Amino acid sequence: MLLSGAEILMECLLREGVDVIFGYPGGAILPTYDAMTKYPQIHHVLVRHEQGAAHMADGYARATGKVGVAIATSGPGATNLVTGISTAMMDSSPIVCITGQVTRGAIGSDAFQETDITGITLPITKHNYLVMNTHELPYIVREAFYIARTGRPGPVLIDIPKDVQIEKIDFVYPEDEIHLPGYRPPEYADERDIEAALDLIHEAERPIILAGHGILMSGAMQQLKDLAELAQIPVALTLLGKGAMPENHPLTIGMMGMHGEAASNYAIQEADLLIALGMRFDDRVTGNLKTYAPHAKKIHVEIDPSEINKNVKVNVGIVGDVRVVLDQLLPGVQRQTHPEWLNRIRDWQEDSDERDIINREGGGKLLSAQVINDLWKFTKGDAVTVTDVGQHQMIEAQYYPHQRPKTLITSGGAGTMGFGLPAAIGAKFGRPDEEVWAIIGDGGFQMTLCELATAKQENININICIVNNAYLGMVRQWQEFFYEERYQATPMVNPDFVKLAEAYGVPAVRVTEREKIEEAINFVRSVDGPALIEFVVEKEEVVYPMVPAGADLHAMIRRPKLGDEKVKEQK
Ligand SMILES: Cc1ncc(C[n+]2csc(CCOP(=O)(O)OP(=O)(O)O)c2C)c(N)n1
Repeated sequence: MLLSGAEILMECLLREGVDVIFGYPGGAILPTYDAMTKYPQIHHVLVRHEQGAAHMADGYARATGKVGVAIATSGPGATNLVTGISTAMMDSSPIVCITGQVTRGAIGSDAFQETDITGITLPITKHNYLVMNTHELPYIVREAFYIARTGRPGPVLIDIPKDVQIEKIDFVYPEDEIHLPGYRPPEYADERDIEAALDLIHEAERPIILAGHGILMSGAMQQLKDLAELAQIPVALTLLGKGAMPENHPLTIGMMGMHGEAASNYAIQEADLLIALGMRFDDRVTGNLKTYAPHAKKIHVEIDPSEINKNVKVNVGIVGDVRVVLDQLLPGVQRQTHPEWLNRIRDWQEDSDERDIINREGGGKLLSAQVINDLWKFTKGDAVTVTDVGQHQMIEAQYYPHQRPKTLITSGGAGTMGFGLPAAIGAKFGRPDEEVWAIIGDGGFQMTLCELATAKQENININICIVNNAYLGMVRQWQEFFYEERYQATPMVNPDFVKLAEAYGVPAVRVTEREKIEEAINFVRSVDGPALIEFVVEKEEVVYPMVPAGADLHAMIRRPKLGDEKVKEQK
């Protein structure tokens, strides 16, 4: 069959099961846009900025476990993808980005809209390609999807010169198995490592499981629960691991790290065994490495061998898919109990004033924790929430417990402001039957708010919740704690978010009192299409607890007792 490179690309996307692509056209990718007209099975979503396309593909991928696809033109179109690609890389999210490139003969001549996007994205992609031979295109597309979704998933970029998109060649889809020299995603663990891990588990008196994103990506939720229940081991979660274990399970002790539960952090510091599953000991999770989990032996199960012994030296490193490894491990695990250890953790949990913020008076002002807690209550804790980055993100993690996997989508490793709105759009495309809430700060919203137009054009049914504290809140918090309250470049003079949404044709409502939260939630839920609530909250809230960057994990700044906390005057 004689097909153009652009048509071959579309044929290959179809065979990969792609049904939606997020993108923005331009000269160097136009042949592919033209070919799209022959492939109505693949829905193209016109974004308003290419960063949005990458985040939408990422949100789609995280919500579905499938590969998300973004497409852009050369030069500025391609470079606008960069933040989204690095966000996906840091959180191991499988996306394929397709960019147009100037014609092969013009490469290297500083042609109009030429940029070396494979050079630029080399360190932030799992792999990338510049297609110089049209005959290689189908192989490259297959490889790209294979690399993106296997092993430790991640972003792959395919840069396609315009004349490759135009050139017609005889197309035969390559059906043979993919063999990539030097790329062999690990699967089964070495039995000796399994034995060594079992010995440590059976010896331990104060074990704790640290469950990360890998549990969700490999689908090891049942295995995790089985291990925890069988050996009565408490489970702490990373931010991206939320949903790996139901948060109402008695053995789930909650998030760890900088804004984690105090009990989880204390437990890590007193444990005699860490069982780290599909997580990477990020500095936001460990605090000071020199004093991290000082009494604990460590088992680390990871699909990416380069993560083992990278930040934390371990006694047993197991390379493999965490679901497969747990299947190997579980038959050997003896039934155990650790009543004293679990009681000690229970004591830490009870000796905490964190949660009562939900019921504290805000001096007439709305508090973010109350907004998120009420959202959890009125959505019965069952929504898919997609956050942006900042205080509201951490408050979501603390006050919206998740019972199901893949119901929290958030930029963890990169901490990319501007992620929330586009990622929520992508997530809703992936899971149209779920109720999707984007939870976003007033700062981050303004980074990608143009995607309101995309949401409107697609009439995508997402609920957007702006937590407006009129500050770059998380940075203000650091300034309050560590820069003697010098609020340099953090107060925000904001637009009228309700009018702004309405200008985009998005129904919106503003809430300033707690009593109005339920009504507002019901209002946006009743809208068929995007709708927005602006919550005007206390300006100078603080997220507790907090481990200062680089401090010991147990050296948390805790919430002051009731009466000691000043609710500050509005400025
Ligand atoms: C693209 C980007 N720029 C800067 C930062 C640094 N940063 C982290 S949190 C934050 C403040 C976020 O403010 P806002 O969106 O209003 O959310 P809040 O913290 O108030 O909930 C900033 C500036 C970032 N994470 N991402």
